[in-house]
Amino acid sequence: MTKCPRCFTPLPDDRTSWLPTAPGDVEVDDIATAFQGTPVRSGRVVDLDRPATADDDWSPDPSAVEEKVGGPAVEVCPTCHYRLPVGWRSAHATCIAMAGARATGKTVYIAVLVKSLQLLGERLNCVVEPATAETEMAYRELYEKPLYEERGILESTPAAHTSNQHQREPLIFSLGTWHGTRQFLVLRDVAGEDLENPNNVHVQHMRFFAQADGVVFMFDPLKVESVRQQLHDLVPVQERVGGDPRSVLRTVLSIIGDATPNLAVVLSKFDALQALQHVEGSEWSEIMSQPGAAFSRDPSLQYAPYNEIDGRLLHHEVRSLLDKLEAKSMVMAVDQPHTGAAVNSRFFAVSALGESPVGDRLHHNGISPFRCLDPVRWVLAQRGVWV
Ligand SMILES: Nc1nc2c(ncn2[C@@H]2O[C@H](COP(=O)(O)OP(=O)(O)OP(=O)(O)O)[C@@H](O)[C@H]2O)c(=O)[nH]1
Ligand SMILES: [Mg+2]
Ligand SMILES: [Zn+2]
Repeated sequence: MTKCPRCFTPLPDDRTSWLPTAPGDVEVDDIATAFQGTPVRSGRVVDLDRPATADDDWSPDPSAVEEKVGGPAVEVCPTCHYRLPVGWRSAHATCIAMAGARATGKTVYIAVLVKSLQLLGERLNCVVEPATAETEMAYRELYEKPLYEERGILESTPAAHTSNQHQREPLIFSLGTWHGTRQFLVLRDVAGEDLENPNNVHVQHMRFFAQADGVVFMFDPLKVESVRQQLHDLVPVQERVGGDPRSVLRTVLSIIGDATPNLAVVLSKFDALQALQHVEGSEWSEIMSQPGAAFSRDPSLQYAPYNEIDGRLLHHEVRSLLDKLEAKSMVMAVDQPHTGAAVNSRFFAVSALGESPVGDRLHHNGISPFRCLDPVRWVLAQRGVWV
């Protein structure tokens, strides 16, 4: 069963929904509006249900669809009316939602992650490419160009109620064929601003977190006062600062409720912590200089299988680092969510850029990612993909 790339709800076997493509009457679509968070106007969506006598692998006859819709049509998700990419129903999709306060590095992470996935894909003989024209355009314009061509930092992701529509579109990538099935990866970037607002716990357009296969929650070590102080002369100050990570985590866990996505808790901007090695004589320089530590090496481009032992080692190291960062409450909130539900979680450390940007420009050394693939490979491995 495949999930919808926008609402992440499994597509039902016994219902298909269709949107006319010919120009005609347009009306407000209340369902799509609720799931997008801004008004959607379109033709009327028509549902076609599986007849009682049909087999389980039923799909409607194209001529029956055309007759019912009154012209040519495209398939949409019965739950949220999102237009499904071609061949979606027979493929597998792994759906990942980004989370974290503002300026924790979610958008930069996605920009860099895609490049790393492409490199790993080459080694696994799987072509990683945008699956739709919308994703190709959005990735190029909003992620790749500003970071890799203009070598600047990225704009803050706009909140869901704003009109900048394509920043809210899911990014859909083909991962090629794995064990005979076409595989897709869906990434939903989210505005930290939306997650810093606890009123968003119950809104429909945030419900996808509960249906996700993986939630990648980012935690910015530069939010920790003692780290910031020690780094004072070592790395350039970052102007954009986000809100309290604990309250964002609480909001995300509330949205997830008793659902069961895999939760990757990621210490982002790890290059900044690595720079603490150079603070002479400090406790931090000792911690960060351990050559044997998993967080001192990056095996993530080694191809299959996903390195579970290394992953577990890093998990424990990052947990104790968070402890030292006086962020033990984060670890506890993940281990014992206030919702009472148990979450399958793992801790990670990544640096998308490899070095701190200077002002609004990238560091002159360029981009050298560290352990970016780990969280996504872990989620993929839970689903038997690229293992
Ligand atoms: N040192 C360092 N800084 C980073 C890294 N990744 C991101 N940053 C910094 O963090 C800032 C914010 O990154 P974004 O990816 O835009 O943050 P975001 O989480 O998408 O923020 P919102 O869209 O507001 O939710 C960037 O402008 C960079 O200055 C990294 O790997 N290392
Ligand atoms: Mg962003
Ligand atoms: Zn949907």
